[in-house]
Amino acid sequence: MAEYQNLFSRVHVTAPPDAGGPIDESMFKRGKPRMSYWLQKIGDAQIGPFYLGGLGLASLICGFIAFEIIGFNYLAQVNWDPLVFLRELPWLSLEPPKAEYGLSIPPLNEGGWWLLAGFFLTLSVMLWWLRMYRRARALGMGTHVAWAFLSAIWLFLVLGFFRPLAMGTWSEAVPFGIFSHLDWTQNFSLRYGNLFYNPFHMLSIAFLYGSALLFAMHGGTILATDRYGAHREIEQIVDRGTASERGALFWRWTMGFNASMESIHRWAWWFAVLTTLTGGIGILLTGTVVDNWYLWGVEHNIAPAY
Ligand code: 07D
Ligand code: 07D
Repeated sequence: MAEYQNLFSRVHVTAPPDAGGPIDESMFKRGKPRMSYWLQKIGDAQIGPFYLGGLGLASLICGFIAFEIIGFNYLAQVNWDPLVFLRELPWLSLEPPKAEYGLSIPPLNEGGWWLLAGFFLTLSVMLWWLRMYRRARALGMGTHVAWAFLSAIWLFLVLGFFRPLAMGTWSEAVPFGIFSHLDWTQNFSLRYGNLFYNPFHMLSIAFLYGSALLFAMHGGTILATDRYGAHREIEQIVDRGTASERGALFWRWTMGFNASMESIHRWAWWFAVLTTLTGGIGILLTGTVVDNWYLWGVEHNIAPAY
């Protein structure tokens, strides 16, 4: 039972660190795990062993370089005053090059830093993806998490790389800034005639909302059957007990149908993956195939012609 303490447990049991299942020790030298009192309150108390590896290290270095380029550009914008930097942080921004530079390499202060930061950020994200894929393989797992992550990376690359390439200018890409990227998002919608009429934006929203709904239903079902052992996954596999049966029956009673123990995770995976997959398609079509989504909507009888 000590393994299954969770958010709502009042009892904290400290057990010796769990080294995990047997693995090829030549592949990874296990470090010594530590226990944390506070982590135990929100999950497992154990910290580590953490696998860094070559890809992880390379990814962190690239991410750090991107982060530094962005940070130092912000600092330069506030005359190197750390207090103003902190106060203005949400409004500071590193902008992409102006349209006249097209896809060429601009001077550092006119978008060159943006290009460099984007290069290292992309490298960092791709290396992290590779690391995730390789760690899953090394543990004999499927690679579902990596493919889901790739769907998010697809939207990220469409926003900052594929679509600007297709439009022939880096100026189309998203700036690096907290509020500036919100302004970009709003302007993008206005410039292309209201993104609400983009059917792929509609799909993306349906999957986003659907993800939240499914997550709430699944999380709610498991918590509600916790008292019958729903969170004890191993026991549920060899001896399903009454938890999953009750959960399934609850959904049949309330909506006539229930997902299976396996399929609920496929529902969740597909809804999450399709959010960014359809989203990326919608963004890639904007300005390349469709210039004005409102007029497109009028043409296809989904928007009123005022
Ligand atoms: C909770 C996992 C943890 C991740 C967190 C984000 C950074 C950025 C860098 C200052 C759920 C860490 C933040 C690394 C710091 C610099 C240079 C994930 C969780 C906590 N957005 N967006 C946010 C990014 C786009 C939009 C917040 C990234 C598109 C709207 C945060 C990207 C469009 C709103 C953020 C990206 C768009 C936000 C919270 C990349 C259309 C908000 C994110 C790389 C999709 C919300 C002030 C969060 C907000 C928000 C990060 C892309 C729209 C700063 C890294 C261009 C409408 N976005 N975003 O919790 O409060 O995600 O903004 O593509 O309202 Mg965004
Ligand atoms: C951004 C995937 C990339 C992120 C990666 C993470 C790091 C940091 C560090 C952890 C989020 C990299 C991370 C580098 C790591 C740490 C510390 C995923 C990202 C790889 N919209 N809209 C969507 C709604 C409007 C607009 C999607 C709703 C207006 C634009 C989503 C509304 C306008 C774009 C969605 C609404 C507008 C979107 C995003 C309501 C003007 C996009 C899905 C109710 C504001 C994006 C097709 C997502 C898209 C997008 C929802 C309104 C503009 C479903 C609910 C009309 C320009 N909108 N939107 O998962 O795909 O993003 O569009 O009004 O580009 Mg929208």
